[in-house]
Formats: sequence, structure tokens, C-alpha cells
Amino acid sequence: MPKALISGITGQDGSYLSAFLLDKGYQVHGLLRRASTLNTDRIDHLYKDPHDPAARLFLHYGDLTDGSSLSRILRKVEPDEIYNLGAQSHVRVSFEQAEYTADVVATGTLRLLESVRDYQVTTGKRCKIYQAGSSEMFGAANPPQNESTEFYPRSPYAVSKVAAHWYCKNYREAYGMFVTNGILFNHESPMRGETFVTRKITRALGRIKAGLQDTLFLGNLDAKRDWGFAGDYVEAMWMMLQKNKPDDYVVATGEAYSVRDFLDEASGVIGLDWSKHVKIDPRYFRPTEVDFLLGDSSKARKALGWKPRVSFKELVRMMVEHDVELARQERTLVTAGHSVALRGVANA
Ligand code: NAP
Ligand code: G4F
Repeated sequence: MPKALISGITGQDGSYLSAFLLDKGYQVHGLLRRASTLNTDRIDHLYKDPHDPAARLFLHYGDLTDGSSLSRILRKVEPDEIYNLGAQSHVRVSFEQAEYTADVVATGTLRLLESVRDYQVTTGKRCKIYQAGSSEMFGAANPPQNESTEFYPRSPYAVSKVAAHWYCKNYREAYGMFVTNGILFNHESPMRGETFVTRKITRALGRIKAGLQDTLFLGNLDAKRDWGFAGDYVEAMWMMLQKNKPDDYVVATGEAYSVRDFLDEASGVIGLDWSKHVKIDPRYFRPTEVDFLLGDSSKARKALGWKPRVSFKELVRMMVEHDVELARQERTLVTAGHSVALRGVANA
């Protein structure tokens, strides 16, 4: 049974990737950050008690800021494949927590590479590494962006991802390690964190429809993104590690829409006029913005045989329908006298 180790298993991509790998017959191990509240909501449906002989998903306390935990988990798990998805992944927050973002995203990747290098030398075993790179690394570069486009990062998050990208390339060249950089454009789903713009919009629309909220505060509506479905993108990650040689691959749909387009499409699903509810709040603007991301993923399509299955329209509908149902359940709770968390998060 092949073994995979995932950092960031409790995130959006971690949950889709875990489900995908379990389905393929893998034993899946994940790094769990200690928190005072449980943070496993997205993978609870996949988890079985480790005493159950059928259990194939295992969690280990560890953190990308703690190199010794990485080394210990590697020796214990002996993975065939490692997916480095762990990150402080919010671009706006990275301006507020720049040092921490660099520590997790850039130095965290370096810690993982060093642990794997030591592990391989001392045990003689080999493992393949997937690095979760981002289209944010292209930043201000003109679209369409592909593997040959020069990086022009526009946030502490993006700079940190560029550093991680180059650490990975360097370890590939210096030590012959199998490290592949995926450069993924934005991908979304009903599991998306609620402070990213797509989910922030679909959550708010659901609540507006249910009478739980009236106003949605947003920032720049003109930014354009190449939005795909997370379920499709984790398949590309796996495909990259099935190749014989490590490389760099852009993963994208090849279509871009503005935040305004997303609002139009999403509110169209429930027949709502968003202009009556959306207000612009400058706190959601970024000190430096990325205006236009549009990916050219021809290399991945040709070399991996990957292509996206879910269209923009289908993605938006999937997210809106999910969040309308969630808000309906919240409405029931509120009517029964319970309170529900309306997560207004500063600057995100
Ligand atoms: P996400 O939902 O924000 O999940 C991030 C994951 O990283 C969570 O499991 C989080 O744990 C974990 N994490 C945070 N700090 C950590 C630390 N110090 N040590 C170990 N783990 C830590 O992100 P995502 O959307 O799934 O994205 C997955 C990866 O792809 C990230 O590296 C992201 O930067 C990158 N990426 C995402 C996109 C996209 O559009 N989604 C596009 C390109 C690249 P908690 O649950 O405990 O917070
Ligand atoms: O949804 P976002 O926060 O995603 P962003 O900044 O593109 O980053 C995401 O995708 C990257 C891949 O390119 C990942 F690497 C990264 O980890 C993350 O997953 O913002 C999208 C756009 C931005 O231009 C932002 O300024 O939406 C604009 N926006 C407008 N109003 C807003 C808001 N973004 C957020 N989060 N909140 C708003 O109220």
C-alpha cells in the first residue's frame, strides 16, 4: 500500500487530496497543528478511529515551523509521496503577518526539504515531494502566465512562495531529490476558507437569502482570477508525482473572470440583485494588488493528460447551492433560539 504524507491536510486541498488518495488505495498520513479548538472539520468524514483495522488515515501532531517534528514524522511514516500543502495561505493576511508567513511558507518548505534530505541519506529510502506553488508568484506579470513567465510577486505570501519554489528547484539540482513544483491558479469549492472572496460571497448570498445577513462588504471587484475546482486540481498534484522525473507545471482552466463576474454569476443562481447588498470597504484592499491572473496549462495538459472537468458556471452553482443549504440550517438553529457564528474577520 503506497503511503502519502500531507502537510496542510486540514485545509481545502488537503481534504480533497486525502479523499482522492484513499480512493486510490493509499495509506494517508497528515500533519496536524495543535489548536485549542478542533480543526479537523474538513476531514472528519474520512477519519476512522486508528484502532479500527480498516483505518487508513492517520494524523500526527507537527508543524512546518518545527523541523524536529517533521524529521520525527518522516522516520515514523516512511512515506512514498509527500504533499507540502501547509501554509498561511491568505494573501491579505500576509501583509499583517509577514514574518510568520515567511516562516511557514518559505522556511517551512526549507525545513521539510532538509528533513527529507537527512531522511534519505540516513535510511537510503527515497520519496517524491509535491510543492504547492501558486499563481500569486506571477503577480504583476502580464497574462497569460505559464512555466516560462518571470515571477513578479506582490505580497509577502507570494514572495515566500517564490522562495519555496526556488528552494525546491535547488534541492532537485543540488541533491537529485524528486521535488516537483505545481504552480496552481485559484481553485475553490464548498470547502474553501470563508475569508477567500468566492466563499465569502457564496456564504453571504446564502445568509442574505435566509434573512440572516443584509450587507456584504468587499474590496476590489475588478481583480480577475482563473478560478477552477479544487477537486480537479488535487488530481493534477497526484499526476505530477506519478512521472519519472520532477518538473514544474502550471495548472489552470485558461479562463479568467473578475470578482464582479463571480458576483453576477453567483447571485444569478438565486435570483438576487447583489448591488442592493454589496458595499465597498477599503479595509479589504491590498497594499499591492494582483490584477489579472490567467493560466496557460498546455504543458500539464500534454505531459500529464490533465484537464479540468468542472466549468466556472458549475463551480459557482455548486458553491452557492451548498451555502444556501448551510444558511437554511443556520436559520433553523436561529429560529430555535440558538446563535450562529457570523464570522466577520478583520481585513480578510
Ligand atoms: P488552506 O485551506 O488555507 O489550508 C492551509 C493548510 O495549511 C491548513 O491545513 C492549515 O492548518 C495548514 N497550516 C497552516 N500553517 C501551518 C503550519 N505552520 N504548519 C503546518 N501546517 C500549517 O489552503 P488551501 O487552499 O488548501 O491551499 C493548499 C496549499 O496550496 C497552500 O500551500 C496554498 O498556499 C497553496 N495554493 C492554494 C491555491 C488555492 O487557490 N486554493 C492556489 C495556489 C496555491 P489549519 O487547518 O490548522 O489552519
Ligand atoms: O480570494 P482571494 O483572497 O484569493 P487570492 O488573493 O487570489 O489568493 C488565493 O489564490 C492564490 C492563487 O493565485 C493562492 F495562492 C492563495 O493561497 C489564495 O488561495 O482574493 C481574490 C481577489 C483579490 O484580488 C482580492 O483583492 O479578490 C479580491 N477581493 C475583493 N474583495 C477580495 C475581497 N478578497 C478577499 N479575500 N476578501 C474580500 O473582501
